[in-house]
Amino acid sequence: MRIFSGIQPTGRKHLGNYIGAIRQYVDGQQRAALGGGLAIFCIVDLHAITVAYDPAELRQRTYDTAALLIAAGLDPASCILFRQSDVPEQTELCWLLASVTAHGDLNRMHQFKEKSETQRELVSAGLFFYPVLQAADVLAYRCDEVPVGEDQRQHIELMRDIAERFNARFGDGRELLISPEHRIPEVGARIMDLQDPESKMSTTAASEEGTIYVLDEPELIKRKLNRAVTDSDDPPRIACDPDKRGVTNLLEILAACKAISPDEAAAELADARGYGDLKSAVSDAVIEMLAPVRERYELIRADEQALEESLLRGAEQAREIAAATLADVRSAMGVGPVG
Ligand code: AQP
Repeated sequence: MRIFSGIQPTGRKHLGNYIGAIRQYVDGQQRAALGGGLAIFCIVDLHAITVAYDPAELRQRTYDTAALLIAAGLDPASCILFRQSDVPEQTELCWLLASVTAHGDLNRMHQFKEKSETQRELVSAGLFFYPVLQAADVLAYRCDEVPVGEDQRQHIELMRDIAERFNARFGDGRELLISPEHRIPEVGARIMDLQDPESKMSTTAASEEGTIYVLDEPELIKRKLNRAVTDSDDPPRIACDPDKRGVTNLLEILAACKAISPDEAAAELADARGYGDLKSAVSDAVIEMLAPVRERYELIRADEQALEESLLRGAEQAREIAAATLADVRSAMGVGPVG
């Protein structure tokens, strides 16, 4: 079994990233180790440049993200952890795969529609092309499984179409590229903003008060959760219900932290006096889950040279795999000399 996922070095990573993705990475690393497989994680700096950004900050955020992933439990000795721009095979594969990607499919991508609306000065062609590079990232490693949050479902479906179209057009009966499965968690696949539970917790559209960052101090986590939007039901009703978005989101977070279902989380609060009890239960669970990560982070982040060396070592391992895929793709497409 081979697992691959990518994460952007943008902004500060939040609870949605942690529950929807990072925690799954650590689980994937363990499952791969147990089953003799391989887990590969990429810090996708080339995706981050598709929207307005600051170059010096990008480099710092790349180290921040690497340190956070290691603090969360990724071990560069057990998995491959690297920076996307260190593996040019992925960008070349992106161009080759563009020839089997439908323009109309890219036009339908929700993320492009949403993000292009928020760009003030320029909607870059890179933003439009983002899903093709993402397909190349994953397909370069011929992986079986991609752990992601719910918002990435459409992109994974597109990369499956790209792989299938490539195999049908150039594979000559062979499965040169593997169509991967997404692994979206059952609970916590879409954590919502605490102040606006109709919108997902997000880096770019973040409201500071509605977003819990992985590195937030416990007091701040408590304060943000205390102010989370619930509803005015009287008496208060702690239950999962599409009409109770705020309460449902809090139950989902509680359930994700405790590895139970949201209904079980609601049942545990059957004797609660009101939403205050729900909020404190969620605070306790989130603080308990994130505290060890925050504690380890400072030490790991302080040694930038060690992080850089670790990313470069990861890139060497990644390039070996990606180069083999690229050679097969070039050869099948008739690009370059006979291999
Ligand atoms: N709210 C969320 N709930 C669950 N999972 C989430 N993810 C993102 N938001 C939530 C998952 O986190 C992974 C890494 O995301 P990323 O940083 O690579 O990409 P992103 O889409 O830019 O993340 P953000 O924070 O949500 O930023 P914007 O504002 O750009 O949308 C992905 O697997 C994603 O599914």
